[in-house]
Amino acid sequence: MPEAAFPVPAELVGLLRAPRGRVLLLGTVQPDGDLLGSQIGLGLALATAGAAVTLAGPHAVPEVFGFLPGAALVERWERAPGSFDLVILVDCPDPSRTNGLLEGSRGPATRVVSIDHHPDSRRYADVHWVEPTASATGEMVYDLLQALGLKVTPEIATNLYTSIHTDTGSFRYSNTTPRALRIAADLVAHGARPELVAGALYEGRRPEDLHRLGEVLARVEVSPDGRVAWLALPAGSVPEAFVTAEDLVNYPRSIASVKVAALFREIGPGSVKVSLRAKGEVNVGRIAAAFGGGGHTNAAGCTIAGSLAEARDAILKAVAEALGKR
Ligand SMILES: [Mn+2]
Repeated sequence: MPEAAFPVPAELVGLLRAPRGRVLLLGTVQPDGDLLGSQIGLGLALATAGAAVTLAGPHAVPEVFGFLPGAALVERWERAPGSFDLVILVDCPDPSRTNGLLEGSRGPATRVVSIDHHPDSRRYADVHWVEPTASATGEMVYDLLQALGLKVTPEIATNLYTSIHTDTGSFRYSNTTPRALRIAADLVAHGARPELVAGALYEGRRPEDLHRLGEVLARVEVSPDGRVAWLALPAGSVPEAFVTAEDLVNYPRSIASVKVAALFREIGPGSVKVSLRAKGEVNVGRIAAAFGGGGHTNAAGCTIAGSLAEARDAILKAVAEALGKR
């Protein structure tokens, strides 16, 4: 591989080369394909190497990711059953996203590791490994397995391939680097099946899902100048599993003239979850951060207190200002 691997911190290699005691791979609320692929892929690799591994998170694995080999190993916890010797978080920039599970599993002697590619990753761990130029956390886990000399089985390959596939938008976004593609190729050589992953992610619909999608897409709105498009969904209008499976924010993003797309979802009374996508002209990570959230330049999110209309107006104003400044 011509491009150099990301340098794995020596302390991390030391911790994982012969992991002692109980190891927890901890997920977050609303786990996405990168988080799950990294969590399960690394978990399977460490388990094969002889570690006592537990996989858990505050939310269940979304149905659409149920095909990941090892997905059934991920436990859903309301609270942590006790402390672990080693807790590893992947793709988690903010520990509050564990809904208290990090605090619950972190004892006085616990070592906490964070492996992440979010530029705004907080320094909550004992060992922080952050590479903002990695296409996905799964790319970093691939490097980690190489550094540890761990074998990439077809099950591990499928998980890490799914990480890179989903975080690059099926190899369409600007983070689709030569290296991301070469690693994906190597993962396919190790048994990942692109057609099975794409089929599970995009061709698992039931007829009623397609009809629902038609109704939802009819609600897409576009700004008069055509540069911003959004979808605003009142509470209960679509099931959570549908939103996850369809990656709804990508539809307003797919309009040619659009520079910034947004999805507003009322997730409770006075609480609106916002997903933002850009095409390189506006840093939506900065906009989300101004509202207490965060993320990447082209993909970010936040949760806003207020009505659906208030959240929409506040974000669209901030987006218009960011677009205007250019
Ligand atoms: Mn990611």
